[in-house]
Amino acid sequence: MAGQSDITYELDGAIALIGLDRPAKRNAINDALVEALRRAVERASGEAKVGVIFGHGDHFSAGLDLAEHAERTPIEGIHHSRKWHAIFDGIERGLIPFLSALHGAVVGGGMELAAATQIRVADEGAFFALPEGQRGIFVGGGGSVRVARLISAARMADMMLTGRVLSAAEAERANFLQYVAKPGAALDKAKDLAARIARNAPLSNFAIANALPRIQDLSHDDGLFFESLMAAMTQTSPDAQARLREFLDKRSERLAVPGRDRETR
Ligand code: 1HE
Repeated sequence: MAGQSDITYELDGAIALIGLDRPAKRNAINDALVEALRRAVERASGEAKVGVIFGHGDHFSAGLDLAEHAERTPIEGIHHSRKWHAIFDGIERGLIPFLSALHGAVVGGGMELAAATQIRVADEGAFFALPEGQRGIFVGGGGSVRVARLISAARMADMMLTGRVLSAAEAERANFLQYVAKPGAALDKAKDLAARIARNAPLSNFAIANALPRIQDLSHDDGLFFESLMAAMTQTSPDAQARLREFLDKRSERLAVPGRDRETR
């Protein structure tokens, strides 16, 4: 385990495990942590096929470090927010896909960080909140774009205005989570999913992570055009040719049919 300040980093085969490691402060995200996260994401993108972001201790993250934030001038606040945007964009639209394994508090900037990952898996007991209204601030880590798209602007406004806290079951129904795991099982579930993702063609993983969010920003016509380019590019790669041949020769792994094969959740 090669530790960096406030972040742990471990390469487990093709999977980079990135742990938020400020448990005494509930993994509140200060400048040092976000900078260490940037380095970890960059390293993972160079040597892993997929990354999993999780929190050490009892919580994923209590969000922005409020002690540090209290000291910022307006222009420093803009630079701070733009730095988070750049790092979280590197997670959402980087070279490899990322998952987040969530437990305990997933609050404010912690929820924004999770929203930047492609797949969110949470323990049953995890809880989700955006107490920005109560704190007199606004989201600054991309939440008004990413979280609002996932759960809708109406739900996000409710959480920010009233301080409503969602359970994992509610967050799954609200479209924030793709998976809810038994207590303590989210990280293992995320690693299991990551291992499957690592077996995909890297170019497909890249296309899925990068093209999908961008296509959501395009018009219908431009989206379809972009899709055709991605489809042609991936399908003509040597990796795709080999995998399609494997399927036709009945040498590839079959899809798990619900009710007949292994559990899909
Ligand atoms: C912190 C932070 C923090 C804890 N910044 N220090 N985020 C929030 O508004 C969430 C604030 N935190 C909480 O509501 C609670 O800490 C938790 C529900 C997450 C956890 O409760 P608990 O009882 O386990 O811990 P605690 O006793 O409240 O906190 C333990 C220590 O962590 C304590 O420090 P200590 O030195 O007194 O031991 C807390 O001060 C510290 N701590 N959370 C700084 N957030 C890019 S914009 C994003 C905008 C936002 O993220 S707004 C949401 C901010």
